[in-house]
Amino acid sequence: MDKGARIIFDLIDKEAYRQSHNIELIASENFTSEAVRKACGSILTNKYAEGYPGRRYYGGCEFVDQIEQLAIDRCKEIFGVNYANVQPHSGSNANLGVYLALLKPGDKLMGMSLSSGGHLTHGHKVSLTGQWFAPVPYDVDPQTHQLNYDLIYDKAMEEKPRLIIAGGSAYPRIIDFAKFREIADACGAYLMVDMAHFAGLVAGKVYPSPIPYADVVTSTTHKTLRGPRSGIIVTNNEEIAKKIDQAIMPGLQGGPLMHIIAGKAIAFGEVLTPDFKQYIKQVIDNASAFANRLLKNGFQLITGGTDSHLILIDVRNFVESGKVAEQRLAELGITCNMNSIPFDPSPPMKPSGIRVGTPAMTTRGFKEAEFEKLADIMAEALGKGISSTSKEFLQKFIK
Ligand code: DSN
Repeated sequence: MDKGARIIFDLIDKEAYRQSHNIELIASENFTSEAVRKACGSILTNKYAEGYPGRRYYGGCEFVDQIEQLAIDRCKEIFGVNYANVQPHSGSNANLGVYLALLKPGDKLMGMSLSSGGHLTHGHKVSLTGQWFAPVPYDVDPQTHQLNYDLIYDKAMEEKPRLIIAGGSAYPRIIDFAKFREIADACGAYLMVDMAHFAGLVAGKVYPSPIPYADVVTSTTHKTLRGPRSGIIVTNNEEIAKKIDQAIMPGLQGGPLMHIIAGKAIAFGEVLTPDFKQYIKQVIDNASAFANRLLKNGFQLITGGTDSHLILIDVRNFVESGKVAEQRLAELGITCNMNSIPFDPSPPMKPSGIRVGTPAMTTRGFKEAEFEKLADIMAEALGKGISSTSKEFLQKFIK
């Protein structure tokens, strides 16, 4: 191996050590299986396969065709759909693919605002989606911080968007997809659900499926689905499916990443096992235990708790900002991210909250007792300091 490669592999080794010696609470991260990682690091990265299985613009696709078809079939089986596109390189690209398929530049796009828990690609002004389309963001309820479907209905009827997006990155509660369907029907909009965060919960049947209600559903594959970092689009609408195929390739992307598609196919196979169902139930049970203990320790949880894998905490009764909280926890080897809270008076680089989640540490075997202990440690870390039993607990995981 030459020197240039050695430097990179040394850094990969350091990152591997960091990942296995930290307590990982970033709600959007997880640990993939060895099989997934092996596929992603395989010779499939050498292969061009523009097109779709059976209709490619390159020769030599007989094996990658079978791999992509298996990824599609498994994805369809997980979500009970007739169509899956497994080529989006990311969740952002999946969203862009839908917009390219269904919208024209300047069309109105209605998604949850970033500070309410939405995503940049749901029409934020710094994103292409907020610049090439006309965003009409909706917020959560100012009192409850939960979705207020009456307010969303009023805004949708006033603005008449072409597309409404349900889903987000920091919303801890169950979303009522039937309500969103009613709103979309009333104002004549398409309904897209971005299930990037809760796709694994939908797959494990611990969260309602958006499939019966949405025109089209996008997702990442690396969060609760526990696959490689990538995206998918699914639908039961044949007409939309055809438009999505065109939009992803050649509209938005060129050659699909066949090594990542192989990783997705393996991850989807894992999702279809009883082990995954058990895992995802534990993710939810852990989040509920974690939230209850955080509350007991005096933390202010946005919406008062969680129905999912993630918890959003307003940390201002402990420390001045989410940034300080993130740093204090990092000093102990606990990784999370600072996060804006709804109607946050502070800027995104110094927001009032942190976001934590249970998917990654549940993969590492944490159960309710460990998450309860973590909640105690977080209160100590942001309060009067760490006790000796907490130090012992942390030493087991962080060396
Ligand atoms: N960056 C992702 C998250 O952390 O939720 C969303 O894209």
